[in-house]
Amino acid sequence: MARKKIALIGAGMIGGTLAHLAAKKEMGDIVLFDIAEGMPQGKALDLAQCGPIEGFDASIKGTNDYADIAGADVVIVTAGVPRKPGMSRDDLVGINLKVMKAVGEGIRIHCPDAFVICITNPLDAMVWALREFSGLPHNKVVGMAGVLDSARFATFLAWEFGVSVKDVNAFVLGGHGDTMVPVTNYTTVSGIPVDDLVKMGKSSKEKIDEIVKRTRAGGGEIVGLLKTGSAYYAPATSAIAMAEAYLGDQKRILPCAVYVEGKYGLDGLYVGVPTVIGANGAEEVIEIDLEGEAKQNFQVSVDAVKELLVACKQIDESL
Ligand code: TXD
Repeated sequence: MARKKIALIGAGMIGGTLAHLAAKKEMGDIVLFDIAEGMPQGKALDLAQCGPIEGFDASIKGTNDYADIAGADVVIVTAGVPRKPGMSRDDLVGINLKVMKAVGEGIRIHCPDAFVICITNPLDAMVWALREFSGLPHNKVVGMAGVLDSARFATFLAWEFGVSVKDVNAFVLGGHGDTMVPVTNYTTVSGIPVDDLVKMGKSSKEKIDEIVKRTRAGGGEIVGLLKTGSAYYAPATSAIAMAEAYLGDQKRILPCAVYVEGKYGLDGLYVGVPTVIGANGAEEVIEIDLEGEAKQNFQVSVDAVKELLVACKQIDESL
């Protein structure tokens, strides 16, 4: 069987980490694309030289030419400009929309059968734009945010309860941004809902509220500390999990930014919901019952995504 081909568009901090992880896991041959000349080639050479030490077989090619992504099975897009301290994800919209146009066209021409995972911020708007510009079916273009946001939530909860992160199954819905919705009654530690653990006295409502707040601001906390960019290890790890679910037809239920039509009262919007990922890409959106605060928060999140899309569509007309 021929090796799979993974194209990484954007060879920056996340792109380089993605290449390293994909090579270590021998997911396939890797093409690292960037507009910066020399940089993807340099990173590819450096990474290839990990091969003899790690013992992986993967070709890693750095390029500035879209023709090299031809026939890719998976494309992971991080191209664009990351947040600087004090900048919101939405400030990035104008710059990154233009980038999505170029990337979308590259995918449409060279690998229209690929499964595309968008990471570039502002995520829910950029995944919409990438789908528009690439012309791929909606089930083949998804956004990575929920896996990362859930991992952040799970990390903080594991610290709070003093348990292994392996036993925490965290659930986050909505847009990627300050309006994301960590849902505590669907978040469990070995099957026990967090709300029940609070009732048992293992934590307090105040502490869980603090953790929800910290999760929502999880990206900004790291931007503030790094000062020169945004998080990259956990974002890359999250996208790799999504790519593996697709390549291995794993039917994992992962929170992804997917096109939701007819569920959650939506009539066609990219937003973060639990999604079955398998060989057909985003195969099914799982609709859960939202009540009370979670329902209201989800609506706020949906409205924020819609607002961002209006801005995007206005800019798009002038591109
Ligand atoms: O949860 C999530 N979705 C995210 C998103 C979590 C963390 C970071 N998130 C966003 O990912 C972040 O706000 C950025 O929009 C992307 C990429 O973050 P990264 O940290 O990898 O940014 P870098 O290091 O600046 O890399 C971006 C690369 C850089 O090398 C540029 O030269 C390149 O993108 N770039 C392009 N490549 C190809 N084509 C075009 N047009 C282009 N423009 C810039």
